[in-house]
Amino acid sequence: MASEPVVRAALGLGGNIGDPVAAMARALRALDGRADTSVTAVSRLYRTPPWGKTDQAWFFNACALVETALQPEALLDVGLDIERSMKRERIERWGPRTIDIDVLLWGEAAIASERLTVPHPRMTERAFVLMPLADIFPDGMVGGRSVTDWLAAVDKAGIEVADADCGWWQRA
Ligand code: A4P
Ligand code: MG
Repeated sequence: MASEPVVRAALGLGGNIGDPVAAMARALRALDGRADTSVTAVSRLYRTPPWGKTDQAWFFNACALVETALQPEALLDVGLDIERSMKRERIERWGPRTIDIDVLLWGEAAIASERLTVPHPRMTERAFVLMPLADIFPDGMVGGRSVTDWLAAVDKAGIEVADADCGWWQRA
């Protein structure tokens, strides 16, 4: 690990075309394999009805905590590189994707740059983010409320646990 200070960040992963579980697992292993980043916790794996644009396939979703020496925009870029390497096609907003990696939290930082907004602006409305995040970071604070509190306020209808073993990403 480099001598940069290490920060805990939370990532949201999801996908609904191809083999999203394999893509998410590969992404997490790629992150964990970096000298500057380790994956310290991974949620259960969820199957979730599409949010936003609802006429598309169900998603798989999960969240992870990492300890990283990367600055927030560098962490975003690593995620985007991984997405690109898995040939995600950016066709329409909220549309189908092989894998999407969102930077949910980076320490306790509030960031609003041209390329990056942290906490992720829509995370507190989305059960497909809050449910997996509550597995690994229930006391995490987002905008003055805990992940558990935000989760209690959203519609969780339809969301299912697809794999209750948090080691899914080391096997898939
Ligand atoms: N960007 C800014 N802030 C961030 C951040 N905190 N994390 C910028 C990641 N990216 C961030 O990203 C477009 C650009 O946003 C990035 O290049 C980065 O510079 P994107 O992922 O292509 O964004 P988008 O899809 O147009 O919109 P959005 O709202 O980010 O989409 P999401 O959040 O990625 O949601 N339903 C279910 N059940 N499960 C899902 O996973 N996902 C989506 C897409 C819609 N419905 C879903 C799911
Ligand atoms: Mg996104």
